[in-house]
Amino acid sequence: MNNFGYSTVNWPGTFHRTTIVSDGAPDYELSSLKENIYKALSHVQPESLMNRSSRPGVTLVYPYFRLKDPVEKLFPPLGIAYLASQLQEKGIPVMVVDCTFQNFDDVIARISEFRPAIIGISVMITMSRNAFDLMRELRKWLPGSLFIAGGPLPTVNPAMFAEKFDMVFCGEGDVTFPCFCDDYLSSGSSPDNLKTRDPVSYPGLYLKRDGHEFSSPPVHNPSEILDSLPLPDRSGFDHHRYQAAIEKNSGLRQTSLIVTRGCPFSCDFCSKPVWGDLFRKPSLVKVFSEIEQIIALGYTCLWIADDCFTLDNDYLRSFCDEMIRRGVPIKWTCLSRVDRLTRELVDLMKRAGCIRTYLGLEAGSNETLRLMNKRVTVEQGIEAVHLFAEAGIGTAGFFMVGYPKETIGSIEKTFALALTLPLDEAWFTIPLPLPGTPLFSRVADPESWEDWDISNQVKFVYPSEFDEQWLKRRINETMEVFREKKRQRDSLVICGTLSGSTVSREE
Ligand code: B12
Ligand code: SF4
Repeated sequence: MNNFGYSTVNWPGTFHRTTIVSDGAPDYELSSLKENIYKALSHVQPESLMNRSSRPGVTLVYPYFRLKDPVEKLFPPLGIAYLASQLQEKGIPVMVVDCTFQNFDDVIARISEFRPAIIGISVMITMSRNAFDLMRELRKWLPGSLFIAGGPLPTVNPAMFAEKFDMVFCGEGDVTFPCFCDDYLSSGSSPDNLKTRDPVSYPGLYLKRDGHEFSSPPVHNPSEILDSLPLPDRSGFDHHRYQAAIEKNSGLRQTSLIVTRGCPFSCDFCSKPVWGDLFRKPSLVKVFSEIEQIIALGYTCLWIADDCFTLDNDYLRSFCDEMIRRGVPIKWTCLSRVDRLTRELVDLMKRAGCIRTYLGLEAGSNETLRLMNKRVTVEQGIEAVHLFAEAGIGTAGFFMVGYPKETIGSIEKTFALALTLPLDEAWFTIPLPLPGTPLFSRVADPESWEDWDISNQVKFVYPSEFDEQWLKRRINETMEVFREKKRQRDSLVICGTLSGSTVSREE
């Protein structure tokens, strides 16, 4: 039997599908969210708040063991950093375990020694096997601990985790998970005391036991709540090794940062499990405090990993103005759609330190872009690349080839497009149907879905009409020509710079 003993726990009533916050909902109600959170907090007794130092704590694990993949990009896992600082703010002892540079046995030994009452494991696609292996082994050493799964994969596939973990949190773990931990630890870390808790108090909580399923929809916290949270705690990571690894690949000590959350678009292949559709932008004062913290750790470049950082022109403009006004000594890169950009804005991004944008160009034909529901055109993509290139900002293009229902002709158009654009990097992938996406519901079988081990490989995980080997060959051929063209462009820039006629790209 699992240590939580669900067979004997009777939750008061069943979970209702609450309407606390739903993506893009116009009738979004902050007050009802607060009400629920306060309700959760109201269980905490003053006595237990005073006894924090003697409490057992929480361990947060990122179960990625470095694979030395040739295109590896390593970034400290921000999800557990956000949760760690919120737990600490509540006075809860926290141990952050980033497995990236560690080995399995050492991780087990460290966590067993800490003897946490709660072990939270953060999981994204490709990591479920590691997460289950860690949980299985840790249960042997820590039979009294509560095991909780969260992160992008449990969010879209909670049932897969709820079978083995004691509980799952879907969506943004902020506020709700720390509140749950506080309540659980304050009540003596006993599963029995949970009987008195109303599960609806913890938005995003998902449980499945003995054929019964309880779920409440994940919360997308509004900007006001995000602004009230402490900065993510990056102190639990081996920054020296992260910096060495990324510097070796890119020449920059770069790290990731999340500024805005959410994206209102619905591209067919895109999974936005955690942030959803609701676009939120935190106060810039907070964003710049986080940037200061990152600079103090020795980083020289930010990767703004937001789903849609350039969506809101006014916010982007204010961010750039503030970068310039403060003279912040850090460069940055970001992901961007190809629409909504103007020359004035792109020039401002350049002056604010932007050195590269990663553009979702995806395809060389408008029919394929329609299949992908990208809501942009090839022409807009071409214009965006030129805008950035002319402003002196490097560009990286993401392309997807072999989309269901596209043709060999349209695939060739995509390869041709990549070769005509002044891109600094080109990335080709084949469609990987992520659970929760429209693409997934069309081509994958949810019943037989298994997590992948692969990342960045040309390997179909569903029966495709396209020949994998052919695609692989065409990608390699295109990349060879791309690299050659890039070499020629670069040498032209160098010659131009030496003869004083061209300004070279600052990077
Ligand atoms: C940075 C990033 C990477 C980085 C590094 C990841 C890292 N160390 O964090 C790199 C480049 C390595 C990467 C690689 C891949 N990535 Co990636 N990545 C991202 C990105 C852009 C940002 C992640 C981030 O920092 N988020 C910010 C933090 C704060 O959010 P979070 O981790 O989700 O945490 C919140 C919640 O999930 C929850 N939570 C998280 N952990 C836990 C734990 C518990 C116990 C609880 C209760 C809650 C909880 O609370 C947190 C705070 O709100 C996301 C997109 C996104 N919008 O998040 C994609 C994303 C996570 N990646 C994704 C994918 C598919 C991949 C690849 C498989 C892609 C590929 N081409 O192969 C590879 C996998 C490689 C691997 N095995 O490492 C998908 C995951 C989909 C899924 N359902 O799992 C995402 C969502 C992007 C997408 N839409 O496709 N990625
Ligand atoms: S691909 Fe980009 S624009 Fe499209 S839904 Fe995903 S995050 Fe939004």
